[in-house]
Amino acid sequence: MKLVKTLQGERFSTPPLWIMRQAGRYLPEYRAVRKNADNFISFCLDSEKSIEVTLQPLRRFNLDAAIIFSDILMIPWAMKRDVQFIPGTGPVLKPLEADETLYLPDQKELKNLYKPISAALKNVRAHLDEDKALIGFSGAPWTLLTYMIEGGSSRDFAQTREFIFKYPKHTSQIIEDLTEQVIEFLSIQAESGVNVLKIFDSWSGAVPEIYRSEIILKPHQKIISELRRRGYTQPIICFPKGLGEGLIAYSHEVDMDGIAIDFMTDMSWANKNLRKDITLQGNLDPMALVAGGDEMRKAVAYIKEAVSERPHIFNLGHGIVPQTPIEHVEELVDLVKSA
Ligand code: 1CP
Repeated sequence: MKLVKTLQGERFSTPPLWIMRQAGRYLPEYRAVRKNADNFISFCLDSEKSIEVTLQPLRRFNLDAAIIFSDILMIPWAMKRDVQFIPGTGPVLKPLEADETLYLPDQKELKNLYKPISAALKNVRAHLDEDKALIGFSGAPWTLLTYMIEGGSSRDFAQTREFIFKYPKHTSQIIEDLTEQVIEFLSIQAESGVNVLKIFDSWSGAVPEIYRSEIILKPHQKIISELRRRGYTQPIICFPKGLGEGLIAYSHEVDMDGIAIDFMTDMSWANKNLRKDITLQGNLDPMALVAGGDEMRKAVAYIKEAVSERPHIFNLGHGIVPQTPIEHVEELVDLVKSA
């Protein structure tokens, strides 16, 4: 598997390629399945539908990996945060109050709750070509906490930031509890045959600098070291989105195999400043893919040049957006796959 080898430090003249959020609304065949699902959580827990939409992008495009169709909010769902997806609004959860006691499902309950995801993973792995990798994933503790405190998506995470400054000790405890939940979720996926694990910390850019170590670096390192202690050897990609210059300390203190670079970070800077033994993933701006054509070619050429001397996984610098023309994805795949 080219993706796994690249994460183990091998460099190929044409990098492996997959697309963040590749199973999603830009595909008509995804929208057709989605239309027949009553709500998003039951969609994620419907193994048959999940298998189908996981495989859809690989039928169309020559991608090197499938990522299981699921969501980072499955952890708050398991913690009984009353997760719902409202069309046009996005996720809505019961907001976490400072004096609330969190419900923490144990290992046995989690195995049971996540059984449909486990079943879908095993089935997808059995259907995938041998050279295609299967990626399992989880949200990171901080990003999960933002959804739990804000009660949904947010522009500036003001309530979560206020919560940290007001209750730093309590925040540390919740982050610790969430870290355990992430470890269990990833362990179940590792047991179910995934080849790579990815940790999404989509909103790590919002963590106040004085808390970065406590809220991002140490929990990520704990997740990785505990997975290794349990004997799971799959390569791990981390996505601490928006961390900027904080990526330097991150790359020294977190022992991941690959780091996903967001579209706001210069790939050439990342190549120069981040630990040399880490594989870089990314980081085409999803809007360059919407635009397509010469400007997209220019952006792709810049990335290829920036990482011409280290292992690299081609990807976007955040998720593909619904308005992306399918022909542009085809164009991108051709471009990346031609030397
Ligand atoms: O109605 C729909 O079809 C909703 C769109 C959608 C999809 C396709 C959501 C709702 N989740 C997913 C699947 C999903 N989510 C995947 C698997 C499929 C794939 O990657 O191809 C993955 C990896 C995620 C991860 C995810 N969910 C993240 C981390 C990655 C990122 O983009 O930053 C986050 C933040 C979420 C939360 C989420 N899920 C869905 C929505 C609308 C949101 C909120 C996003 C926000 O707050 O901006």
